[in-house]
Amino acid sequence: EPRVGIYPGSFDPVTNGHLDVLRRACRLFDRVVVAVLQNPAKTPLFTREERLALLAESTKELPNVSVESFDGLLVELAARHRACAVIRGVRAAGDLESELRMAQMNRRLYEDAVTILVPTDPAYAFVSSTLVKEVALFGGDVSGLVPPPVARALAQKRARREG
Ligand code: COD
Repeated sequence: EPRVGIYPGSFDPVTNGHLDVLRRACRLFDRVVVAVLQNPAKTPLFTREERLALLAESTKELPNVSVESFDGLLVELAARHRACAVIRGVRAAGDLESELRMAQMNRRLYEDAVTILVPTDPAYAFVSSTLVKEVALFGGDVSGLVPPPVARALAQKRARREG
């Protein structure tokens, strides 16, 4: 049976930090499914379709990665894919608290859900989708922190807002 990993998130938008974790996780699995949460609590800047397209473009050189969106419980998606692991990135100690709670809740909901926490590249430890959006929408330079298609999409969002 192929070993499938699920990499869930809001990815609003995907950053180079997310991609670093994904690249490293790819080598551990036959297939990695990037799972984009359809309805995050906060209203996303990028629509589901935009987030999916940006992820697809940013991961096209990774042969064993697919991208899809999901709604509802992550463990249900994991069960549907017969996944052996959920992958999450940890930037700093602060991330651990909520990641552990989520991992333990997911384990309670679905015994087979083993969460793998991947320490992120320290070069991207300060990068979050939230900060990247804020800086980009005020005209700051985010190149090097996000893949080029995301930098372009952020510039377009800014232009439309300033419109
Ligand atoms: N470098 C490396 N990794 C990073 C960086 C960075 N700079 N920034 C973020 N990451 C990591 C995060 O730690 C995370 O592992 C991953 O990238 C995705 O991050 P986000 O911010 O896009 O995703 P989140 O945290 O909003 O995702 C939350 C989920 C969608 C996983 C969660 O809400 C969920 O599972 N929802 C479905 C409903 C459910 O099952 N709820 C019960 C959960 S116990």
